[in-house]
Amino acid sequence: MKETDFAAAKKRVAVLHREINEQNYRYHVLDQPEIDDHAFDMLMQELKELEETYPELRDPDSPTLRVGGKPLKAFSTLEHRLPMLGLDNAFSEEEINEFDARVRKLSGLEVVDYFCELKFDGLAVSLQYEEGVFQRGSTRGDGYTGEDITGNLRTIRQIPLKLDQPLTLELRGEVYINKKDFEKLNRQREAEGLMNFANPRNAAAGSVRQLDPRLAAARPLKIFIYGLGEHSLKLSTQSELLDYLAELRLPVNSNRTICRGTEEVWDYCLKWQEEKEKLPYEIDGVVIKVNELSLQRELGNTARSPRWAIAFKYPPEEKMTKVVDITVNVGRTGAITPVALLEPVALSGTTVQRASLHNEDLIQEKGIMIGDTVVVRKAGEIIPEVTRVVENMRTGDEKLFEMPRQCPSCGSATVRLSGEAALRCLNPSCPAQLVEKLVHFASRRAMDVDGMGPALAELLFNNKLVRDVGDLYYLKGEELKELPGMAEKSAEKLLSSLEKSKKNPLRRLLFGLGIRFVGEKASRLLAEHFGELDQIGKAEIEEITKIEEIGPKIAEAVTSFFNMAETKSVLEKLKKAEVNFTEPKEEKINTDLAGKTFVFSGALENYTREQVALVAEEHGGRVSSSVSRKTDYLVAGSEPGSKLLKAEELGVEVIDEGQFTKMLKNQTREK
Ligand code: 0OW
Repeated sequence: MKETDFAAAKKRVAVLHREINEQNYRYHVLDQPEIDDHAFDMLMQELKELEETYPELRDPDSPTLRVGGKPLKAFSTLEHRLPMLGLDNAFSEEEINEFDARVRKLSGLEVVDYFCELKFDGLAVSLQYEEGVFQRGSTRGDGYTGEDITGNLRTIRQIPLKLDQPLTLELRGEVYINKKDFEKLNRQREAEGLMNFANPRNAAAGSVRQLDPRLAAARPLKIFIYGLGEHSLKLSTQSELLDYLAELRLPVNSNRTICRGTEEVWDYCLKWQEEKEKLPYEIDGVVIKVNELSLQRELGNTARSPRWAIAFKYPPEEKMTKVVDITVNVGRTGAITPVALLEPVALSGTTVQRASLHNEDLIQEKGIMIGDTVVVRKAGEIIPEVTRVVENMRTGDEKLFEMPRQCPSCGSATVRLSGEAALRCLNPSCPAQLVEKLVHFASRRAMDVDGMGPALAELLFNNKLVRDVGDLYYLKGEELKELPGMAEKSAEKLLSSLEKSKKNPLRRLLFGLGIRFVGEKASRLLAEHFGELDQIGKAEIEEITKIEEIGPKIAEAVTSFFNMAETKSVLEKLKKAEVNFTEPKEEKINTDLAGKTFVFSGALENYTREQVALVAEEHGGRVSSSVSRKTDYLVAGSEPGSKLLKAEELGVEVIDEGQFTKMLKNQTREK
């Protein structure tokens, strides 16, 4: 290689780094792109090629290295050198005044300057830079220990991999997803038969905690930087700090301001209560901070939160609208659910036209009638809820709603099983249930058949191509292509995805069959215990109940399911189509959890209850839902309930989420 070529390449790489980072900043932080996507891609392409030709020119902070390495097995943890504290909440002007009074008392000041900014409703993270280079980042976790999510944070284009100054500091910010991107993401998930995220916050948290950075890179994650952890900067106010962060070309929010005294603070809160719907991202309030940094230091922190800051939280938005009608829908398990059809009303950024009324008890309890004016709200979640009837708006024309005596889908008599709130259709051949059964069978956590959402299931069923899940494996390309709206490509995709699904382990097939009360966990336990589907079908109730964590209710549901004629015919079809009926022997990863019984309580930062139970069991642990003498560890999340008291009473060892995660790490592969 000629010296001049290399020298020229080195120079060109430096120019490309600068230019690409500049365009990244303009596009993702300023939202003012200077060049079009194609031109940007060409720059990236040229840099990639130069790095291919001269690997020694590939900097660790090269913009080509944003979507990092291979998926992680689990997250490692990072200690926060300065704890990431939470915020106390104020729900009224009066409580803001009380906060102000405390600050004035402690500081001796007549009037305090506050720094106000929006409270972004996302997931708090910490980013560590050394000599200007982004090194690692983590979630807030329990405030003291977070999860190392460096790989995922690198994929967020607003986060510079290298600062303009060689600074060593720790940034703090909130990762979020814009409302429109959230709606689009949910539509994509719907099409893939995946569960919707309840709100942008959950979507952001779920995305930034993906073990595979490529998945995180595919999610529309954004971030606002709002402060610092450890640093050695000489600044005197919060406002100057944010201006400095903006100079560093970091994504800081422009709706920040200084308010002198609580009058101006309250005006700021009211202003954004009105305007927040127009914001592209969700906020759940306003953050009010003492502006003088010296006074922040003087006031200090409690164990949980600073004395110099408070969050003013907006009440969940409520609106009035009319119940135009009440209809019912029939779920996969035959549950018949009443749904209020509402006059469309804008609520927290979306138009609400339907709200589940859950069951007839709730309708009676709230006294909801067709034609009523009701109050609807979305308390931070996406699911609208009818909170109450506005009685004085009644005209006398309202009509009582009666739950249907016949199933609206198949006409069979509806029944209410003893002890259940739900009204049910028990006809196993009920069309509505069959369609729901197809959707469930094909969903991601079950047989994972791409593209088999409610619309396609309905289409196949209504065109009599499929009566039950067994028929799926006998679909032919030519008959699919005749279906209205079925493109050639999607027919191919469906068939190949069905073919692939035949190889799924038994646990997925079992879950996909949708036996009452048999969710993912019970499916795994049954599949692991029996190893083969026909063995489960032949098992007696006693044998099934012997399995740890499987109770008589599930055992009874399983045996009655396999005794049904429909089941036998479906299994025949599946077997003939060579769908896999066996569960591969899972290699048990031996860790500190081996043979230990865990109970989880309170909200965990990094897992849902279902996920952490799966993880614990995959690592050789046992999970129980109640604390007893047999319990080895209680893992206490935030706001652990009565289980914590019980554990202390019984002398059961209590650990936090960070310690539990550490136990997972101490793995010894089974010989
Ligand atoms: N979510 C936010 C936000 C913010 C920290 C500094 C000291 C304690 C709170 O928009 N704008 N500013 C702060 O300041 N925190 C925020 O969110 C907190 C972080 C942890 C829990 C909340 O999400």
